[in-house]
Amino acid sequence: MKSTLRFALTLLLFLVLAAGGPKVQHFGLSQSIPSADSKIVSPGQLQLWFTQAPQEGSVTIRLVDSGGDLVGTGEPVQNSEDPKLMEVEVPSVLDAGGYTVMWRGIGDDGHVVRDEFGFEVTPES
Ligand SMILES: [Cu+2]
Repeated sequence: MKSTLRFALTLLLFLVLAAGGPKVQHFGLSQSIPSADSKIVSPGQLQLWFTQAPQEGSVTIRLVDSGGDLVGTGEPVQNSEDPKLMEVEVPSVLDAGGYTVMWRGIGDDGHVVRDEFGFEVTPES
C-alpha cells in the first residue's frame, strides 16, 4: 500500500513537472515557400516561417544549387507584420534543377539551430 502511494505521488509529481516544464521551446522551421521537396518555377524570393521570432541578426539563409555552388540572394529580412517570417530575395532566374536552402537561427533558448531543405525548379514552359 505504501509503495503504491509513493508510486502514485511520484507519477503525479512527474505529470505536474511535465505539464509545467520549460515554456521556452527549441527554435525550428514551421513552413516555407518554396515548401520542402516541392517543384516550382523559379521563385522570386524564399520565405521561411519559424516556430518563434528569431533573435535579431541570428538568421542566415543560403541557397545552394545541385553542384554545391552558392546562389546569390539578398540578406534575410524580417517581415514587418509577421516577426516569425524571414524573407530573402532571389534576384536571378534560377536554372531548372535541384536546390538546397540551408538556414540557421537562434530562438528564445539561445541555441543555434541549423537545418536544410530542398526544392526543385522546373523549366518555365
Ligand atoms: Cu534549443
